[in-house]
Amino acid sequence: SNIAIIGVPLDLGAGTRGVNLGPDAIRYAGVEERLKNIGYNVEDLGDIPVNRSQAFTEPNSNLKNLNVISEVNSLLSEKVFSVMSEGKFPLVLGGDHSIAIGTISGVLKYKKSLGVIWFDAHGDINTPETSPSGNIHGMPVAVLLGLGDKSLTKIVGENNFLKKENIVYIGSRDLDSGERKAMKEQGITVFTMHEIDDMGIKKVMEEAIKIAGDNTDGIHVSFDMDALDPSIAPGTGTKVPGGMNYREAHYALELIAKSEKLVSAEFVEVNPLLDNANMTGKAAAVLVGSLMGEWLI
Ligand code: DIR
Ligand code: MN
Ligand code: MN
Ligand code: MN
Repeated sequence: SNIAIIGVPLDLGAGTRGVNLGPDAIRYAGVEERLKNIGYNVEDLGDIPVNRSQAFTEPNSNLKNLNVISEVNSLLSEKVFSVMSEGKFPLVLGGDHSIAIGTISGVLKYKKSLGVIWFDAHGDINTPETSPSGNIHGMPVAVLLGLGDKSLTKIVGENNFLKKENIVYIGSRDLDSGERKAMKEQGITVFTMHEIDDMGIKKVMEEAIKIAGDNTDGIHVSFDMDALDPSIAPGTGTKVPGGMNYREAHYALELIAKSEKLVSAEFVEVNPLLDNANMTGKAAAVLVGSLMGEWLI
């Protein structure tokens, strides 16, 4: 089967510069060859254009660089939809996590009922009202649920929002107070690092796959590299100690592969400027392998 790689060199949603170099960092780590080695047809569609120099923040707005971020996500949404319409699997390489608005809204145009497994140290469910930073990479889940600025929610579309009962978080350990409140109010399932310690990653993933996979048309994986412990993924902008270890992350993705429900994926927040010899880009490339079934013989 066919995989289409889409790069999104966007860092305007993050507070630290350099995550725009992430797509090439993952490419140079050999992601395409890895997938070809296990029998996929892979085409790299290149990057979504980002007009970085035109980025603008309205005075008194808590949405930094909103104009360019909206534009990039609109283009990405169309691209993901067209890739899926051609029967291909979209593999999106970020870029900051605001690109999940484009990726997931594109998938939602094709698969009306979608489960999402969100690997992240963070909740990314802030709104302009609750965000402590104004950085849009902390807001994509809210936007996908229909909350937040109109110029972002309109990319998803009025009748197309993600359902709160189909989202699962894994690896959370740095949630803002407004985010905790939103998660509680919406009743979203959150497997923090505590649950991984407590239940073990196998049990956590079995429950997560049930929530995201039962009663949906497929599962999307949104993988923020800061879900991993900073010792194995130092090249990311908002590191939080105490993250998932190497085998937990691989095994988690292998179990999603085994479920045969995966329809799309994105790997985000690789910042080679903060990295040690592209360790984080390489981690992303090998995690893609696990998610796509590399461990099967
Ligand atoms: C923080 C950081 N919650 C914010 N979010 C990050 O700015 O909204 N998400 N880093 O990945
Ligand atoms: Mn190529
Ligand atoms: Mn994130
Ligand atoms: Mn994060």
